[in-house]
Amino acid sequence: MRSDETGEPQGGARLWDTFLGAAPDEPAQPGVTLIPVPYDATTSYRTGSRYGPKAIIAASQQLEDYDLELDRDISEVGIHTAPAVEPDVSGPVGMISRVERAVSDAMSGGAVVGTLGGEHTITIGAVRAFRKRCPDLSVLYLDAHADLRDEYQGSPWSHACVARRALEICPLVEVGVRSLSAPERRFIADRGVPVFFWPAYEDDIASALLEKLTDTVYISIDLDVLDPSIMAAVGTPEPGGMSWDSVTRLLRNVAESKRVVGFDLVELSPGEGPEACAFTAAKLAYKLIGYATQPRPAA
Ligand SMILES: [Mn+2]
Repeated sequence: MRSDETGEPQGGARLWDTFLGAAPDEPAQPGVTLIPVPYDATTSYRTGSRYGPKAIIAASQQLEDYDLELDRDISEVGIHTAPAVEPDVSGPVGMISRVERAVSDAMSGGAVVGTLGGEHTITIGAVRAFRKRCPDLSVLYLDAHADLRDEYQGSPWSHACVARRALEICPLVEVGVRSLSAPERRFIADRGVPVFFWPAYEDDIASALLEKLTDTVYISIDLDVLDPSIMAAVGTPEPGGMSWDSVTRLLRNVAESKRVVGFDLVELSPGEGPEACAFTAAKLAYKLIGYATQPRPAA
């Protein structure tokens, strides 16, 4: 909902297919770059996350620029929507490399880089790119599923193995998990992987969680971490999920004490649920942009 004081949309009354509808060549020095990745080749249950980025971008154009919680117009940091990464039909290995390159290019100007999926597999490319740039990187992984299988349906690159692959790259902390296999449960116990299962009975798991993260954090959000009552449009919905308030409070806490260098929002399958889900996803992306770019109080 970008408009100047005369009510004319910025960019000369034209509609751009970008996050918030911002003109695509602006700003020259974005604070945040968003990369759409319409890819869902390894999805096992309900497909359609390839349509996620488009739905999030379309819904974002209905967002209010001003955010009440942060009391500022988040869009003033400059949000650039990059061209979508074309799916590599040769398979997930090729696709992960493409995402790694795209994220690597986008972060070179110092912007926070957000990837809009698409299926969860694309996270591996982004984590690789950030790890090269930030040696002390850790990953905060929000998901209903542990995704810690060593392989699934014959592939180590399945969406069900993403956290396991990421864990081979850098430290990883999971939150919101409520569905996993017995071998995954044993793996967590044997390896001491920090997993905050959901529901969490602590009033506030944030401080325990912050201790497990390094100072430089990449946040990966599978939208199925949210309860299906507010996020039905995912490939593998799982009851008993996080509320809007729990997720946003947690993200805000993390961003207040860590440097959030990048994030992804994956697994929105717009055809599987009400249209409100795309708006919820867009608002979550906008919140995350706000938290990650929030000015720190002077020390
Ligand atoms: Mn999941």
